[in-house]
Amino acid sequence: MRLLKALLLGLPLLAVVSATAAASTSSGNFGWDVGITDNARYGEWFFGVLMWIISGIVIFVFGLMLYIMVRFRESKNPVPSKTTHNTLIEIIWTVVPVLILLALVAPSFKSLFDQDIIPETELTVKVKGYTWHWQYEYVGMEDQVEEIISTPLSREDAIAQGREYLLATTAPLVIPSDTAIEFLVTSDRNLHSFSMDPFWLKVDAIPDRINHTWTKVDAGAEGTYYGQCAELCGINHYFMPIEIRVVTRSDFDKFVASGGDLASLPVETNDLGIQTAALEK
Ligand SMILES: [Cu+2]
Repeated sequence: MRLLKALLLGLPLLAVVSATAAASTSSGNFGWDVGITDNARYGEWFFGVLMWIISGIVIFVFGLMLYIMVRFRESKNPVPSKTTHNTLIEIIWTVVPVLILLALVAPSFKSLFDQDIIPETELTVKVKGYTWHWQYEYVGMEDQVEEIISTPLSREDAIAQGREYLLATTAPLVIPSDTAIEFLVTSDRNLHSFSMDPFWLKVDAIPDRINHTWTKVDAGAEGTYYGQCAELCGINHYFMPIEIRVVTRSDFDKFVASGGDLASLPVETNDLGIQTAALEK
């Protein structure tokens, strides 16, 4: 029954540490950026929940070990107990983890299905990984807008333009906000991964195969967002960032009407990629 006592002692300790941790992270989401899609917000919420559970388990187990090491040290406990089984405790430490895992199944599958099941979309973009750059095409609009070849700016150009080297590209993919967009993702020669953290989106780009995913960026979240190829695809793997410019529907229509002219877009004021390049000057 000493172990039961230890369990009971561990729980208040867990509560105190959790409360302290909660107070130290203002948003409670462990510093993750606030997402700009429904899927991102759900994923971040679930990530936060998992972190609390994981932290709780770690603290509880270490607390228990510490208690046992002190309480049953040789000098205090010269004649060790010969107990080898305790049915009640064995049932508890089998059933409780099973219950925790069962509770995590539903949100985890919801997050997967939300990304995998593509709703009715209004725009389809073909994304193709090359060694080493990305190419984008608006499906069904090939006559109006040419394919976008998106290569990173050279170091000199990035610094000259006050933009972030290895994030900023020669031409971003332009997409409208508040619009469900399907991405058809493939690759030219080798494995890449189309990965956009702010959208909670990541899908492998595989030669001769087409993977699907989708996104819908919040209205009001217009701006320039960055991702990077998330597959170790070769020597210039670092040289294929993903730059996506999110604009309003009407700006997107103007962009299409102009034949894909970036100059038709309003001046970008929400570009995180302007910061460190400016500092490097
Ligand atoms: Cu790649």
